[in-house]
Amino acid sequence: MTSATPATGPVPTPADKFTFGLWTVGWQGRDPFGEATRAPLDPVETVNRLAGMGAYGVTFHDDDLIPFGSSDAERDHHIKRFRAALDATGLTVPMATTNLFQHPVFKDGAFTANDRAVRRYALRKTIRNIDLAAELGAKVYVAWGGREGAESGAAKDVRVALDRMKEAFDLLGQYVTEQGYDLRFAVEPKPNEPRGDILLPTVGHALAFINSLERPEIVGVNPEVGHEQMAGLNFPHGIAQALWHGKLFHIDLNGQTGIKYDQDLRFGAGDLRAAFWLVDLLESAGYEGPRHFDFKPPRTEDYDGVWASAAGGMRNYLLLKERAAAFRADPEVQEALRASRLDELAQTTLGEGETLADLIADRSAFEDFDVDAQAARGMAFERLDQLAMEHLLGAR
Ligand code: 3MF
Ligand code: MG
Ligand code: MG
Repeated sequence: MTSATPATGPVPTPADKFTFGLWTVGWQGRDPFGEATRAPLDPVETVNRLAGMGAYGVTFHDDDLIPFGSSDAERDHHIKRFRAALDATGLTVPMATTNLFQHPVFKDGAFTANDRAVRRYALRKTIRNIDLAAELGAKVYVAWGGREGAESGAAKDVRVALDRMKEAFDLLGQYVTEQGYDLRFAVEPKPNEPRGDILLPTVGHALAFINSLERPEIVGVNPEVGHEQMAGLNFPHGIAQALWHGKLFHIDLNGQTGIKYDQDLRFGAGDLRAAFWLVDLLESAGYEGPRHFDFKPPRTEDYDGVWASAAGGMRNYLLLKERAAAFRADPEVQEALRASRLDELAQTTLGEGETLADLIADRSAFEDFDVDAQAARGMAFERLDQLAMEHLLGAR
């Protein structure tokens, strides 16, 4: 390893539930303007490396593990080697997903392609990998519809496309139910890239869509840090709402700096303040799912750089977890939270036993309410936020 290897501080263990997609450390650095800068990475080596670094699990698209177009015999061979590596290392497979975006056949989408034969093929490709996911013990099946969308207005009838999207999720829900698989789906929103506009672009869109499904209880979301930030949204707020709905089935951690292409930086690089609040939220809310990294080690890096990048994401999560815990434990912060009336937000707006009629009859709530005195009262948020900054910066 390189000098980036930390000498002190938190060291990842499987109990931290850090997981990595095969496609992340395995990204060869191909981008729209340049060829690959790294040689292919054997999934077995990935498993061994990740296990050695204290990761908990590994995830994959069907085509990451079994190259597209493999024969049945080749497929069996790839699965066998992978399984042997998992067994030898104890690494788990908590999630799997389908590549419904790379092959040209998916150029107009998969579950919502205008061509019906493509939709039928996409469902069969997904079902085939669901069987493998269940066999490997995965509990979550992610669906990122990167090609479900359009570049121009008339090209996609969005309402009809959503009918087809619902049809697909209803059929997949039926399949896992009939098979008796202990597997739930997680929709991964993204606003654009590779399509000009992608369907289900944000966490909010996905949550609303899920309510229209036949089995909403087995479908949640897999939000990705950078995807929400590409839309200028506050990621911790989106995660808080997903948690509030009981729908945070999985999460993709990475880094992004502002509204631009999907950077997929390592977790903590990018918007560090958002990363701090995210870790604070996940840890204080008791999120128990995997902390899954979906990042792309920059194409400037050789494999030393790739593993340093992977280690850095885990390290940043653990450091932020320490900082967030220190922030919450600081008596001055607790006092500042009270000064900002966070405890009051937790009180119901009507009192115990109070009715709507009581509120309407309460002159102190309206007729006699001193709006000017109330309006003049500061919220003390700046002091509170500065305390957070100082914990984040290691100054407290
Ligand atoms: C693209 C992504 C995807 C999804 C993956 C499902 C290739 O921006 O984030 O990664 O995460 O398809 O997990
Ligand atoms: Mg991404
Ligand atoms: Mg992702």
